[in-house]
Amino acid sequence: MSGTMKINILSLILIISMVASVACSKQNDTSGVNADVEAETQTDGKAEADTGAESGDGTEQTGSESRGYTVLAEKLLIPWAIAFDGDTVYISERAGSIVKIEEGAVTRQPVRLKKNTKNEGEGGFLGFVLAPDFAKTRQAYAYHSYEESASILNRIVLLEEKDDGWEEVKAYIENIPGSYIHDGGRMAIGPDNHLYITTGDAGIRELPQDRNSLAGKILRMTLDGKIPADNPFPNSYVYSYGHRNSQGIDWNDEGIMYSSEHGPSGTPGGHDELNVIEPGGNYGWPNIIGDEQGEGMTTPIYHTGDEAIAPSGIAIDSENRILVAALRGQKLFRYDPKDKTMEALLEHEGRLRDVKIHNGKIYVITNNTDGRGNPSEGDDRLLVLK
Ligand SMILES: [Ca+2]
Repeated sequence: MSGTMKINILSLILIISMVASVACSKQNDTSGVNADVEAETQTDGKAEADTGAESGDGTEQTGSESRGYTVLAEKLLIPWAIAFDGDTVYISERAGSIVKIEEGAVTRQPVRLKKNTKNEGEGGFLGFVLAPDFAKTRQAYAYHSYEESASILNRIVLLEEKDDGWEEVKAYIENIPGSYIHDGGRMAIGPDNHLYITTGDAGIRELPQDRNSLAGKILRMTLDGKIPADNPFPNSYVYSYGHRNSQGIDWNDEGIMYSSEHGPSGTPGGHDELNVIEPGGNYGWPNIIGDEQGEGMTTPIYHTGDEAIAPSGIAIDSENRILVAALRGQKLFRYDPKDKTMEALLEHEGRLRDVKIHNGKIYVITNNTDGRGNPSEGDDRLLVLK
């Protein structure tokens, strides 16, 4: 028996009817109360206890309403990143597996790493992106937390898909500071064919402003793991700094790079950000938040004020609008930089972790099994918007 396991063969695409009533809201609106966080306490940098604030609201999640999406896969376990190879979809899961969805068949693939994934708090097997030459090499990049000498750290590895799962080929970067909270973890390949990786501040406020630390940064490396000669700081993977915890990056069709970022919890809280990322830029954490100014520091193009949405994955559409998957906000938002408007495209599905646009369609994964949500029977699910 191979190491892979057929977990589910979905009755292909479950078309959700557009007729049913909208009476049953999947989750109560929790905005403004009960701080559920991808966050730290701002004052002491210690992990904030999971209050379970979004669980136990008692609202039944039927999932059968007219939501305007189809379900491509369900019963995913804390899914984190979506990747595509043609029509085949791969999804990383935080405990350390990859789910492959191919012609309606959903297979959970084990990942054999040289250091075990530490799946705790906000850490685990997070970022995942296929190599541009995946069709030939079957290789991919991943970012995962691990434990060494009683410390939680993160590493960036090259993987290869085999018949019975994935295997680590090599590690590119290790010892990225990690923690129960703020592990960053989003990876994307830019229009320059380089690999970009977000890291969190690991709950240590001093690290984002320290350019010698890999924490609280966006890193940039070549596809073979080297420091690009044109990186902004000599001999450094650091591309931008002063980040608290970014979990989303993408580029528009003019090559402008955007990121999402979690603002502080505590008082003041909220102030989740969208930023335009420039090489060498300092995005201010922990010195400034919101519209505050700091010498040599860049303010966000958008922030949420006192409200927290906990933005994770982002994707930019053909009209250069930014789609934002929100955890605490429990919506798929769309921000238009032209007229500076933010609107909700999808709601009532609980926490959302990642969004991708592929062949003109919007794919989004829920994240109600991550310990901070209220999973319904099919959760977590991969949804394709109509
Ligand atoms: Ca900032």
